[in-house]
Amino acid sequence: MKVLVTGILGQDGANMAEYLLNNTNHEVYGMMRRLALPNYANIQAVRDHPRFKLVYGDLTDEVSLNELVKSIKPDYFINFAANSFVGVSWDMPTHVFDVNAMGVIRCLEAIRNHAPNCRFYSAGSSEEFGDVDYSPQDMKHPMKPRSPYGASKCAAHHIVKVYRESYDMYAVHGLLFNHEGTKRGEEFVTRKISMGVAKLSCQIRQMGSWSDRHDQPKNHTPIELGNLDAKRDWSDSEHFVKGVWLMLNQNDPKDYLLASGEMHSIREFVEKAFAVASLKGKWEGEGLNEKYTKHAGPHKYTLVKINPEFYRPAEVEQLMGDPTEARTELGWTSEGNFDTLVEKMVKHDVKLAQTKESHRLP
Ligand code: NDP
Ligand code: GDR
Repeated sequence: MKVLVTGILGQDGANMAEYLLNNTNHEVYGMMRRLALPNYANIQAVRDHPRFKLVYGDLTDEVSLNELVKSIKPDYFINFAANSFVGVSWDMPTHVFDVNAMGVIRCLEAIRNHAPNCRFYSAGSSEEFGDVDYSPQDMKHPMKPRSPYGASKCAAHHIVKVYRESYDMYAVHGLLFNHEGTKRGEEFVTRKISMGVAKLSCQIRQMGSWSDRHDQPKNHTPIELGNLDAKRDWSDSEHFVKGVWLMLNQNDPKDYLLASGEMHSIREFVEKAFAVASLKGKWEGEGLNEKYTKHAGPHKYTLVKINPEFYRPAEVEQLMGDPTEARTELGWTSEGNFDTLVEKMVKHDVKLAQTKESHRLP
């Protein structure tokens, strides 16, 4: 069997390749777009695997997608590629729709014309629920996106259903709530926090004990965040790729939602992340002046501050999914919990920051 996975250098693509190579005998074709300086960090574990092959393609270019499907004739096509950062989707809405919605049509057309029995996965999002009516959200919840990104995923959702019903294709659109991990992009809030905590913990270690210092050290870099009160349903990406694979291997195609069923605020993520690095602080001030600070003797250090630049034009205040259907019908469960996820990310990034720091030493 052959599996074509797009978005291979991103978080989910890389985790899916690892999952498939470790749990099946399938050949995995990982699609990346041409980049001047590609970052292969996420696929280090699979890049030299004998059943793994990197191929070039772009969701904005139907020629490349047609050629790939025609030549590989995949049995499964897992489309993780997207312009996936909600925050920037207001700045480039047409590009977001071109990649996330038109890109899905290009994939479906390539399959319809060149490998009609190929099973297709479309990466849908909890952002499609947006301005939610009730919690937890289930598959009956209306689509109420709040961003160009969310709207583009709703468009993809509709077109996948249309192709499934019009051409009898095995095409599913999974609605996945936030999933994170050590391969997460650095601009997403969880990784921004775990990397920020790691950096601060190294800086603090370098300056010796807190009470030795009289001023805020010059090289001390507080984390700058936007809305601290938004709540998300966070899980581990490594556990979600299994759910995606199960969705692709049912008797009949059906869309499912994957979530943990718990939600936590950005504020809670900050508190837990600093606690993991033994840097517990406290919140002070209000609104744009709110800060997370550490007191040490007579001194006070700012660990987190607000930067209005990171607020969004329209916010999704809370998301929490009900994974009951995936559990009872697919036999899938979200492993781990919020605490284990934060701990894993912070410990990984502290180690990474320490390695980088030691490389800089003479
Ligand atoms: P990432 O941003 O980590 O990965 C997306 C990948 O898509 C990147 O490798 C990127 O390439 C690639 N890409 C972007 N544009 C194109 C294009 N035009 N042609 C080909 N490749 C392109 O996202 P995740 O792995 O976190 O998410 C995977 C999918 O799941 C995305 O579709 C996302 O929208 C969706 N999703 C993610 C959730 C999450 O919490 N992680 C939740 C719900 C949905 P490059 O490396 O070159 O930038
Ligand atoms: P999200 O993830 O928008 O849920 O999309 P992100 O981590 O970007 O934001 C989560 C929440 O945190 C708030 N926030 C900040 N966000 C970022 N990025 N940076 C900040 O400094 C910051 N401060 C506060 C945001 O306002 C938001 O409420 C992710 C992506 O993976 C999508 O592709 C996916 O579809 C959804 O999850 C489900």
